[in-house]
Amino acid sequence: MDAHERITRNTAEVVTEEEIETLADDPDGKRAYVGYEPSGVLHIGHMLTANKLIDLQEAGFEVTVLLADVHAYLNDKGSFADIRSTAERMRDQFIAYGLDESNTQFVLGSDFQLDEDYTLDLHALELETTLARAERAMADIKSGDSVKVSQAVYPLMQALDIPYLGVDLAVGGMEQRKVHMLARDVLPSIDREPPTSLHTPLIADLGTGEGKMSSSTGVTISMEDSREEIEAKVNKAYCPPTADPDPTEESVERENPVLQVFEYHVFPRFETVVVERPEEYGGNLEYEAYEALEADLESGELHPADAKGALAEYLDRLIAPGREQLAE
Ligand code: IYR
Repeated sequence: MDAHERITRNTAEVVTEEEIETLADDPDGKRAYVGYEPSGVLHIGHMLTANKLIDLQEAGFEVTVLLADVHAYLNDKGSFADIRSTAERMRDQFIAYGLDESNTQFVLGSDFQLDEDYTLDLHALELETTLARAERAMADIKSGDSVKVSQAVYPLMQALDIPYLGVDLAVGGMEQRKVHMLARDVLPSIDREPPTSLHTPLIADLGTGEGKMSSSTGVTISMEDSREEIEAKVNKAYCPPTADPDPTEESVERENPVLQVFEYHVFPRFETVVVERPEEYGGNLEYEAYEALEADLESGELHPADAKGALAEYLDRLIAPGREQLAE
């Protein structure tokens, strides 16, 4: 797989395609980052962007993980002291999950976001941005119903992180895209380059196939889950024999979350996926690519129950090192 393919595989969008091509052709010295609001435990949402960071490391990027303690505070996630101690734990879990430690820099937001230069640049961006625009950028990120002033400052700080961290590429889930578009628009006003960004898809709720899988609502998988919990959650997951289910009666769009987790979590990390089946049901199935598994589920060759059994097994293998880390 060439660098460009590795960088762009399993992405929902890249902004812009030309800028990504230039980065892919650049042999060295390129840097990418993702920021996370520290939260107790790594879950499947973090793992999706972490998989992309692993791809980027393989494509020659140096990677920075921003543990965004100030952002979490501004987004009403608890006391600053609590958020800080959570950030420490997250670092170890990312390494256990598979990020290359020698090539990953962990940075705490508060290490540079409270400096005078940063603060003055932030105020310059505040002057350039309407409240309505900042509010729109936060639509898919903000916690709570009303928008606090802190949450209008938040996306401007996220924009400013990019030049302050000196990175060439900002990575995030699709819920971050409006912040990155805002960054493209406002950073030139303080003589900074508009940043290149890459967004991973959103995975649907495991139980229903609707909306977005999240740690606060619905069913998700986290590094705290035991093997039994993973099995129970995956067994209850929505898995029709198609990658493109019909909308619900209320005409809510649905996805097949079991297939999505195979596509975005399992296949990027394992060369082959074996679905174990007793001989009397046709014996084991072996897949080297996601598409072949999807085709077998659609044709009926692979039963949803067998797919779920394999999914639980591979999720458990992905999570085990981080789970052990938590137990220490
Ligand atoms: N908005 C992210 C957290 C975050 C991401 C980046 I990239 C930053 O520079 C700062 C914060 C979230 O929703 O978790």
